[in-house]
Amino acid sequence: MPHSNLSHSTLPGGLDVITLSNQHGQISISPFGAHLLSYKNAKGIERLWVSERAITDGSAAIRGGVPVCWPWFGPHPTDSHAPQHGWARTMQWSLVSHRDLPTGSELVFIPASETKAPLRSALAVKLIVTLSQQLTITLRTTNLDSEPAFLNAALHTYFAVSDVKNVKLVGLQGQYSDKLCQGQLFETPEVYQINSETDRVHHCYCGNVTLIDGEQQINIGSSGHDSIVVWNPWQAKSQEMKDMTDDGYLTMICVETALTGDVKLAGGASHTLEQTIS
Ligand code: TA6
Repeated sequence: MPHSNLSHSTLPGGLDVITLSNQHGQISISPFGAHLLSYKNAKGIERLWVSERAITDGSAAIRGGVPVCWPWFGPHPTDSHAPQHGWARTMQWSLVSHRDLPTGSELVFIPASETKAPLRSALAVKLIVTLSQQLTITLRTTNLDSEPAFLNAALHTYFAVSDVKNVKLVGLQGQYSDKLCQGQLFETPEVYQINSETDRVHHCYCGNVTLIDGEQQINIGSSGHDSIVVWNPWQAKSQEMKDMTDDGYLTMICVETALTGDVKLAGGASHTLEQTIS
């Protein structure tokens, strides 16, 4: 049985970080947002990107890693005062389980008891992170009410790349909504490269996307999703964002396993959204 150990540290802004190490690598997660900040594989290669200017005092979502967007994605459908991408990524979570399994190690987070669920409190949520030969991030939602509820979500993963201009994505297909063109539909390009601001919701159940970054290849698996979101703010947006350096866009790309089609969750039903990285 593999053995893992946990260590604790603090970010510059004061947020706690839990680090798990085993023979497959190392992950670091802040209970603030149950936010994965680092995933180093068995070769010690860091797969996630975090902004040098990330805000780490709990006053805003951490820029980078894997923000948990839940129980909605983007702006709230009706409440303009509600936070972008839901409240999961800016609420406190608690680590409730650490297990070593035959194939790897598992951490389970649930919203901290003191977390007020201002919206959609009928929905219970847990985040399970498993470090084996791959990293598996599982977001499980349960509708505790007898009435149906609608759910959108995303595992908004920021991948670290050497130079986004040299990155290729393989495995996306079908149409995407371009958020920079009022959601107009376009066909996914055969050769998928990033050379300007990119904000696309791919309406595909693509289960495997490969991110090619020079010699590096990252395999991104998805399940329980109805879309894959690809985002890079490019230069102008990076310069506007206070938690990004001006050239921060060059070494990151978001490939997000997402639910953006208003999934209707029957009373008592559960839904699992999962991304794997290897
Ligand atoms: O996933 C793409 C996106 O919805 C973009 O539209 C952009 O807003 C990005 O998320 C980052 O959002 P954030 O609220 O973290 O700044």
